[in-house]
Amino acid sequence: MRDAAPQTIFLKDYTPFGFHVQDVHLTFDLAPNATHVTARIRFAPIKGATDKTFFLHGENVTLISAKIDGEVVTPKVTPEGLTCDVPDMPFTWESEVRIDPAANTALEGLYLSNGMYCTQCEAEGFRKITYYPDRPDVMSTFTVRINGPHGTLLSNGNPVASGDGWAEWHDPWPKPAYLFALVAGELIAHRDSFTTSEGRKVDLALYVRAGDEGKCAFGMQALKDSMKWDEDVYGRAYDLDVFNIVAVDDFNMGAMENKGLNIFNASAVLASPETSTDMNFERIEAIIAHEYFHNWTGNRITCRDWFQLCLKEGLTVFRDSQFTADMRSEPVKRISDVIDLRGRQFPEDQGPLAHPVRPESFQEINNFYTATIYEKGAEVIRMLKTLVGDAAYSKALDLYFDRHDGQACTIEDWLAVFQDATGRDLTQFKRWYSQAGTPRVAVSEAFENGTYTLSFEQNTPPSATTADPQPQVIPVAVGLLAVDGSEALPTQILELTEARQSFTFPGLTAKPVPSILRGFSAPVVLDHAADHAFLLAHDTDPFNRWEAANKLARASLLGTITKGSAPDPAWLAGIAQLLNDDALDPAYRSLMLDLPGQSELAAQLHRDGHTPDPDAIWNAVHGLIQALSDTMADTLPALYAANQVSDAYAPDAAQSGMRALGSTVLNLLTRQDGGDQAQAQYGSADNMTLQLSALANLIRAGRGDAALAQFEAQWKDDRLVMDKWFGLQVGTAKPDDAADTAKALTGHAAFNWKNPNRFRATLGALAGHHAGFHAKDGSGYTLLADWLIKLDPINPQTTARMCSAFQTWRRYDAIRQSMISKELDRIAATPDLSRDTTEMITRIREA
Ligand code: B3K
Ligand code: ZN
Repeated sequence: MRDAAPQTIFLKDYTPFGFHVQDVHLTFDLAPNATHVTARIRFAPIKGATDKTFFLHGENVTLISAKIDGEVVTPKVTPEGLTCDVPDMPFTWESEVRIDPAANTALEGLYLSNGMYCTQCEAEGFRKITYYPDRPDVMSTFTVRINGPHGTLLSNGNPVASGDGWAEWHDPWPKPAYLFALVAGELIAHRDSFTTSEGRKVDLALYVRAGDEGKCAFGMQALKDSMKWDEDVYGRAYDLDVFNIVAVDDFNMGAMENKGLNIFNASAVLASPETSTDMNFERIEAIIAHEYFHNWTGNRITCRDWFQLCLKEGLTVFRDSQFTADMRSEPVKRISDVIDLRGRQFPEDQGPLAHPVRPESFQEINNFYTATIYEKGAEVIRMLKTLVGDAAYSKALDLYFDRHDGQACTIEDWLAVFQDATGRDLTQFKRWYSQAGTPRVAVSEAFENGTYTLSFEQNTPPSATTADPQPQVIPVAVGLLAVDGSEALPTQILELTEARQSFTFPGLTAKPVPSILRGFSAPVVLDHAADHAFLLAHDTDPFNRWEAANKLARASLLGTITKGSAPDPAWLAGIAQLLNDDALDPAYRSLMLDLPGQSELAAQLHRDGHTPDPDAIWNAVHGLIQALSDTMADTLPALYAANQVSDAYAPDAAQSGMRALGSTVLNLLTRQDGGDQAQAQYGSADNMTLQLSALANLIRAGRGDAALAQFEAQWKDDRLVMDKWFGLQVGTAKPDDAADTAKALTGHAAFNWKNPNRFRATLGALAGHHAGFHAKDGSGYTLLADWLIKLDPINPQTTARMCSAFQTWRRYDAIRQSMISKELDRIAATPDLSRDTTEMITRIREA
């Protein structure tokens, strides 16, 4: 059945459900095409409720029978749900429905993945399982009976009883339906246990398919580390007797925090040195932590409605970033997060899809699991912590957990906790939640009679949802350096609240060099003609030192693109020196070569009034790396050798930092030796990090064919590794070849387009290849549009998400704009286009 006509839902229209749900009993009789779900739910009308309609959501479910207090009733059924006359006193609702998991390719609700039953209910998937008030503010305890195939049968909470082909679970913690989960299939458990600070012994299990047993140990350790960290840092202990994680091959996103039963995309949990890169290990550790942390921030305290999504997601991203910083390196994590923010959130905030961290309307909530809600949502909390200080932040969080445990909350509740705990008025700060757009902050300096003055001007460009942005509270961390490089004034936080504001620093003997926005203290674009070469050499703030390198590189690239100028010698010399500075963490050094993204450069060119030319950007970036390679030619072999790990492989920060630097150096070295070292590394690699970086360099050097064939033969049976094989070929293709490469790969026997990981590995890599996607002949646009049109009826969620590749279209020249516009029209004109994709294309086109 196709989606009903799109309807816009507004935050201002929120009305509570008119009934309490006292408890829920579900029985599943599993069968691939005809699963029967029997529900027994006790409802109680809420006295004085404004809306007394008894409406239960239900989509793609066939009602077999319905009873109220044992009497058969005939509800009025529509494609969205049912309404029924009910008594004005507590009653028991019983229903039986039939659903078809085997036909569920959208991967929302109950579906089959390689013979295994599994569920995904957030945001609104539970209504595809049975009739229910499927809204996050309706919380209840659940008891679940599964009658199914032999094998593993799992649901939320604690196990009650089980036998051959059946199992019963009870979750004592009231929860919204979006946290419901069920898994059934032939699975193998990797077990461990954890004793909480409250003395509860928790049985832990990671369930995987046969063959994946060897990829569980790292995820399990990450889980135990997360459990301990949440106790130590937030005072939050786990609250059930079991914690289960299941790995699934077909999944629309990374993972899902269902109470006591987290379900993971296999790519976000399975790891081994041979098959996973260091980056995979770090991502897995972070996602396991993220989902685990949701147990308190999301599950025990949930969202009143989906407009409040950032309440759980922003906070949980912030918590997982703190965890990663603690487990690994704080500056490296901060820099990586900012790279990610600029790469994914800034384009969203500065384009047609811009929306506030708390949106005020939507058509399809799945389209709002965005970088703005997650990553900018986390930045907002980070700013809050900076403004109130660490101790007050802890106090506020304690109050949040005390006051709101077991509730479905709003951003108002969240901010009230900070106001009450600190006495601070957050009225203006709240604009971070209601205004879209990235603020721009311009800085100017003056020095007179020993007094130094910094003047700031903030300005947020209007966007689709915020016509007239008002000044926001922007914490700007500033330090002053003396001309000899010593620190004249350690970091302090300046609070910008006005459109224009100045701060003075008296008693200085000479004009200092300012280091502004240390640690990237606010998610803004800073316009400041700073002495970046000086800061690159002397800044004591590791983030700003990196930022100085990044800004120098950016200026150099923009000079090349717009004026044809040669690479900046200051950047070349500064980086050459830093890369060889053994006193610095190798991971940090390797980030110095993380140049501004090509799409980001296009955005900057557009802001500066130029029309970005993707080929020119590509050439400039490659020219700059080549120039650095030439500058450093003599030192590269020794630097490469110094960053080879001789110990047994471990995915820890120290070793992965060395491998990251080693691979950065290999990239430079390949430009000197034509790939000889890469060939040697490919031949001797005993882990995926080294194998993959060698392969990438061989391809770039034009001698990758044999290694690609070898790689395919070696890994053809490992889906996750083959995703890398697909993605790498597109990602490393020359701009003019990228679309052809992707197209050829879609014809490969292993291109299973219904698997979201494989689809994203191939077409997502094309969308992420700036010059390739924007190739002059439009082939990138056409190929992506063809595949989105094909995927939409099968999997609207993944299709809609990938439409965002087109969100920056207005930046480019008239010819490219008209080619993209045609593709957008073609997608929009597709008969029966899903609500998800319709909303995305409409928003992108209306820019
Ligand atoms: N809460 C889930 C995301 C659900 C996405 C639904 N389209 C994973 C997470 O953020 O932890
Ligand atoms: Zn989350």
